[in-house]
Amino acid sequence: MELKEAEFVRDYINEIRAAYAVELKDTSPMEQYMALGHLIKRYNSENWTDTSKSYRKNDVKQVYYFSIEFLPGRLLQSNMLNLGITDVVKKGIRNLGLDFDKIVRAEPDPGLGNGGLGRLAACYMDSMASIGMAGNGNGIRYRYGLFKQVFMDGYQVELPDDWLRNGNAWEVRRENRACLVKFGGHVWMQEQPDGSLKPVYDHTDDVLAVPYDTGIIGYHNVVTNTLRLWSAELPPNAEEKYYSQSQRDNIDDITKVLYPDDSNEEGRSLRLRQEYFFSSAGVQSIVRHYLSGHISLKRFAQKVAIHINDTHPTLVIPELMRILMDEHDCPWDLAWQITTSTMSYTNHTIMQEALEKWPIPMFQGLLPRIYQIVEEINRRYRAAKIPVFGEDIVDRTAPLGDGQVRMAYLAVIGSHSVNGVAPLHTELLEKDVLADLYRIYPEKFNNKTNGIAERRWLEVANQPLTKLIDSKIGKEWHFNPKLLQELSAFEGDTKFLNQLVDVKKENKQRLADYVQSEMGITIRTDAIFDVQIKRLHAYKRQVLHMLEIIREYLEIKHDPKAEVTPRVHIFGAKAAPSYHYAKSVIKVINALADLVNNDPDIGDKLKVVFIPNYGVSLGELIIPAADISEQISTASKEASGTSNMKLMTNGALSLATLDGANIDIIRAAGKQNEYTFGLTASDVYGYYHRNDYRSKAIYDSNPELQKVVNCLITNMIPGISTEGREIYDSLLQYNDEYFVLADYADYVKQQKQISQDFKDVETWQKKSLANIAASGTFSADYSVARYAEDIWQVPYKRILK
Ligand code: RUG
Repeated sequence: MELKEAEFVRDYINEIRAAYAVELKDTSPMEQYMALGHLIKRYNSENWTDTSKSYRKNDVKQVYYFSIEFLPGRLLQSNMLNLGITDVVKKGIRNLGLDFDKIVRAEPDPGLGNGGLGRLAACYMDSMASIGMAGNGNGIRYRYGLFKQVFMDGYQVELPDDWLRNGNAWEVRRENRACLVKFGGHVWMQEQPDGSLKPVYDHTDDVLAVPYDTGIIGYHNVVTNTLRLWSAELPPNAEEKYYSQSQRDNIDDITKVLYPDDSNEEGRSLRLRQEYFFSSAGVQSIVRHYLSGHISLKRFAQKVAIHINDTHPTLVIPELMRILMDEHDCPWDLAWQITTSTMSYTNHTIMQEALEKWPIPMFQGLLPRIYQIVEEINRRYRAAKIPVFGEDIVDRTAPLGDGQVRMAYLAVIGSHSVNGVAPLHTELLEKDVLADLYRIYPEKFNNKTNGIAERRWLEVANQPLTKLIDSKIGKEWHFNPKLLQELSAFEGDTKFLNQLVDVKKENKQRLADYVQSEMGITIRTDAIFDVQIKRLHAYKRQVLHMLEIIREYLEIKHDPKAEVTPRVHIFGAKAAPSYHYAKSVIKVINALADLVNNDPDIGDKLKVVFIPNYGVSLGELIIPAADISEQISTASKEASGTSNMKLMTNGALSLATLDGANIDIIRAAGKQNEYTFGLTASDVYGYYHRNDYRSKAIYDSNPELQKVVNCLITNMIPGISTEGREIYDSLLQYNDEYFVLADYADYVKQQKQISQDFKDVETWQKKSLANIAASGTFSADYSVARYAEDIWQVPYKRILK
């Protein structure tokens, strides 16, 4: 948008006065931020209204991306970037004598997701708006986001994330679009005048779903899409009816807090209520919107695509069936045809425990009408498939089985498309996790490799690198990130390579300053910044990284005078509060950090920093500073990963197993520019089939490994007690479920190689450049375009302003 500095300054001062009735000099950074947020939202309001109007006028097909998590990150800078007003606003703010960075930091980072799943949804929202696609988000407005992590004596402690305390500058409450979501109650059949039976659903516990909309601003275009997050409230007639305190609490609880676990749900009824709540509210509002412009629902699937992001929103399938049949008298077959043509599903994991299942009695009690519909889907599925495929395979894949509602199977059966998120992951879905369903519906399966929004991960997070790239290849890559490939022409340009070194150094210094001021640890910027940032999970193998730190420590202690390449091991990871083992890993790494960081023999050769409360904002600080990107999951376990892409685009070299999208990153950047190691997925499956993995044998045959692992149970690491033993036992007594010891030697070999290679600055920088240049292909813009073409059948067009 066009904006003059003088105009901005005038508007901003007025905004501050109107909102807070004080002079600018008397405002806090939070007030300055809120006023700026409100002003920018106002600047964009016409775009937002016009986008909605034009979708309606042109009867455009719309995508609704249903996700129980959205992790958008702070919006101020990215909205300014997308509107093209960054320079003007920054200058205006500076000339008013305010500190822009402080204002940026005053914005709460909404933790409405656990990690990759929610962040992917947010990147996709940004990309859909930026490539000019009518793409809406649908999720939950959690009153409290993912917990705030602090360390006390090295242990993770969880504090509530009260992110809405000062209000939310970007959202709009739309009470007039609220709808009722019904739980519990009874269903009975009422005879109709024509003799047919119709279900009546009454005596329900009703909850009012109130939408809060946030505009998702496209990059330098005229599009603003909508992210709609639902909040649970008392129904409108609340004052006429008595609600006990516990009934009120039950309603409040639905959208109170995000479940802090991304793979190991315990089948709790609150989670099921959350899932039905936003699925039902979302589908109701879509149908209502559709019917405001169409007379019949017959063409619904031509105008609406609903995407099920992981199994959590699967109930959109029976919910749409319910609305079509019960509220619009659609016969079953037509309703089913409309529903399956509308729905598509992405699977994000091969971990069995994350494939949600609900005990039938709980499901039926909470959602009696929805359960009837699932039962009928189940009955028809069996009747149609048993004659063709036989009873065994159909038993194994039916939506109902073993006394449970099996959400992943329901999602596959009720959708026209099922995709994995990287080629290896999709292959494993077809061969293993969903193999039976693949046999029945091979045509539904396809791959859509994940992607990231370069706008946030380069243009916002790494402004020095962005400027440098622009100076070399211009700005066209902002719209077509594959053009980053043009940078490879400068591989021999020593001056450019040196500039890249300077940029990295600047980013490392920024991180070092943060670590110094927040953690009191001094780190040197000429050290290798070896980064592992992701949720704490046994399969992601932070333990392998930890063993390497112990090895490096022992090596320096053995010969304190030997020359070493200095290293800083940087971790960021939250553990689910109930995940005991993961919390033990955090404690041991923190204890190790205390030991290493305070040992005079070690000095600044080796440092370990576990930065608390990792999230999107910290990611923006850490990622641009990384030299090494640790992507060391057990092959086959990480569906895709996206931090691998963010780190690559910021010039970090991957130290990676052949897992998830690492494989594609290595192929794109060239094997010689990464450090790969370890078992392949087929090696891992080989061990499973033969059942012959013996971690003890590996331990027995490697004296160095023994020394390192034993440190977990001797008193070498002060301050740990049972935690070290727990990890030790997982590796030896319980036979090392994630093959840490199998990969140890190969991993160490590559770590040593890295220490060697890092000394040759020019060669290192060339590898870093190769990563940046090849990273454009992992842009979320291309990913959503592939979804649009292959799955959703929606048009998109980038119309620049
Ligand atoms: O673990 C996966 C990542 O590999 C993937 O990159 C990301 C986005 O597709 O989703 C993560 N994920 C999987 N988050 N939750 C789940 C299981 O529900």
